[in-house]
Amino acid sequence: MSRRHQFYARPLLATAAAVAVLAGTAAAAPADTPPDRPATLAAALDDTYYQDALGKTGTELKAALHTIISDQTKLSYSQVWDALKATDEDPANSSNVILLYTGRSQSKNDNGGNADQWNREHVWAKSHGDFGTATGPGTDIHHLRPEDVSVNSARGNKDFDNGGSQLGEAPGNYTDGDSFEPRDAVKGDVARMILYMAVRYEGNDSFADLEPNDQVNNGSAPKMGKLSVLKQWSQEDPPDAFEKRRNDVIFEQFQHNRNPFIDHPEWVGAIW
Ligand SMILES: [Ca+2]
Ligand SMILES: [Ca+2]
Repeated sequence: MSRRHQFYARPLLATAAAVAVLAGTAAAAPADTPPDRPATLAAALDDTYYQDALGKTGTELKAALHTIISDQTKLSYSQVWDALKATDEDPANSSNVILLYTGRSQSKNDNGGNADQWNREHVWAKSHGDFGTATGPGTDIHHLRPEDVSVNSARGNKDFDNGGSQLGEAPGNYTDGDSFEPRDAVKGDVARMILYMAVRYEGNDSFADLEPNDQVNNGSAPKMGKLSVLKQWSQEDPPDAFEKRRNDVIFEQFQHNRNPFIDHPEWVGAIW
């Protein structure tokens, strides 16, 4: 088997192992493990998907993760609609999705561009690096989430930071002239999505090298702030069942790559 062939075979093995765990055909999880997350899944991923990243730190870890997560299936922008209906499904109502900032449960079929419908929020604002909605970072569902049309507009392309006035339609979210603060329950989700994008997009394709920095007002630069705040949010809001399930659904059904910071939140501090 050629080296190239080995490279492409590895994620398939990881997928098979994870499928076995999710399907309940792998060894049973220990009794003290929460039912939403068999410990065997994390172990299977470390032995397969993350094999080349384990034990590394800093730029070496970032480079290893970039290689691992860049092996993916890419969606068109129109395919994103159906993907989000699966990844962001309300666990209490399979006809609905949960909107990222508002937290509202809303019919999957109530998507579009009219008032109070939901549309496709780019958590890494697409103007930051000007990648638009061509297949690539603009259609990468690891950072695309359902959101109310006008709340999506209120966030706009602002960087993330604490502070501002509360949004009437999205309690717990705040904004001012140059930044947006999401509600507490998704602060960590936002941070891990931004940092996923920074590792996934390194400028070695036809798109910009996306990187976090510690500023606001980044405009069209391929940067997103503020890094110090995002790191704090990632610690304060660790991955929950909804975020972990979302990562699994993207891996199993759509892109076949993972957000490493949901599986290993400690890698945020190991890189930044
Ligand atoms: Ca969360
Ligand atoms: Ca990057």
